[in-house]
Amino acid sequence: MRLFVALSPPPEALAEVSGAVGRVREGWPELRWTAPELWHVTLAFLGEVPDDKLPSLSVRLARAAGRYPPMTLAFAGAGAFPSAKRANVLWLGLRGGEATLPKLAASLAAGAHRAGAREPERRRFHPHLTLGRARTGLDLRELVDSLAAFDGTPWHAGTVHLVRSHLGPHVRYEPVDAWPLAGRG
Ligand code: 2AM
Repeated sequence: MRLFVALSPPPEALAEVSGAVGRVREGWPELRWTAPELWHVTLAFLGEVPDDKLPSLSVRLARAAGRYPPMTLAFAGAGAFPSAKRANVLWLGLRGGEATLPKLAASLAAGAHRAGAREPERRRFHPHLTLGRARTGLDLRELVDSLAAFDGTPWHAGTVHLVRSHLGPHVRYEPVDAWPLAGRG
């Protein structure tokens, strides 16, 4: 099954983002906007994992989550991958958790790999919320600029979720398991 590990921001935080995005969305029909009910912050993308690895995967992910403390995060700033001038992904950034999030993400990916998932990605972890995607690189400089001042209300991140993604015409995410961030920091 195709799996990823993510934070699920609370509905209030997502509603705030939705309000900000709603105001600019109409101007950019070339962008495939992600549905707010699918919004999440990916910590580790695991790709296809054989079903029989799930029990040991759960043990490893629970252990990794348990080593890091809960965090206060806020959506803030915007950007695009690989660049605003030729964007494939439009995102909102996060404020908070700078000391913890990259280590948590690396531990989850390493634990998953030990349980039989793919090698951890080598590129630098950049926490974000994907707002839209474009196959052809779009010039989104103006849009990124208009979202750059976004600075949302802080929210509590205390749980790590394992999610299964069902691809197809209607992408669906199915919660598989969840573990508390239980470290002392
Ligand atoms: P994204 O947030 O930047 O789009 C489920 O597909 C989640 O896993 C998405 O949020 C996606 O990141 C993330 N992800 C990371 N690497 C991926 C990859 N190689 N293929 C698909 N999704 C990936």
